[in-house]
Amino acid sequence: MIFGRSQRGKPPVEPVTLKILVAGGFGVGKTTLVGAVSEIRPLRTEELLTEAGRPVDDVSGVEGKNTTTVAMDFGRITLRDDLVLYLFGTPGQERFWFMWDELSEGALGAVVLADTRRLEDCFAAVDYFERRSIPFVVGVNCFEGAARYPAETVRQALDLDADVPLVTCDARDRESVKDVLIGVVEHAMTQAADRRRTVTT
Ligand SMILES: Nc1nc2c(ncn2[C@@H]2O[C@H](COP(=O)(O)OP(=O)(O)OP(=O)(O)O)[C@@H](O)[C@H]2O)c(=O)[nH]1
Ligand SMILES: [Mg+2]
Repeated sequence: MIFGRSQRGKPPVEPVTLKILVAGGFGVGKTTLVGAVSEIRPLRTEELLTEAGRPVDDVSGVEGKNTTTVAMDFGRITLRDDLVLYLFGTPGQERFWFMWDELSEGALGAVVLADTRRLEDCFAAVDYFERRSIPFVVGVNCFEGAARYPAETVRQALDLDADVPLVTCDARDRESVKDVLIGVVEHAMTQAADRRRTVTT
């Protein structure tokens, strides 16, 4: 485990700040995830879903949903005294995907949130990060009423590479989300170390 408590008496250090993206399809819980874990009041860019948008905004599975992210969510979490994560939640709907290139600039890694009732909605996010070699972890957000599948089944359905971590989570739960974010940092570090090894051998 790379995250221990800092020792008393040590001089304060400037924290390392890392940028993490939170991506995935429409309504999978990205805004909820950033809000659950952020220690600052998260910046949100929510707009009401309208009657006019009904043909394109598919709310099946999240019928209670009446707003959607149109630009981004922004939050911050201090994982350790010397390690701060800035979280950028992406908009889920395809018509706002032009934002993704801007948001992914300088990102260490990403969480792709998935809802097993609509797995296909996160294919595009998985593709996006694979193509750009941005390390990502898949977080299966467990909505009530959604069938639970073995991790291996979800992994196969998403056609994930063997080294991509897949974890179940609850986007509303701070500790659960924290574990996912630690997973992203650890995975990104492992990938970076592997890459260095390949370059030097
Ligand atoms: N039961 C349950 N509901 C959740 C969970 N995560 C999110 N929700 C609900 O699902 C709905 C969608 O959540 P959002 O966080 O707005 O989803 P989003 O991915 O940001 O949506 P877009 O920005 O529109 O793509 C909200 O009504 C949340 O309250 C979860 O883990 N369990
Ligand atoms: Mg959102």
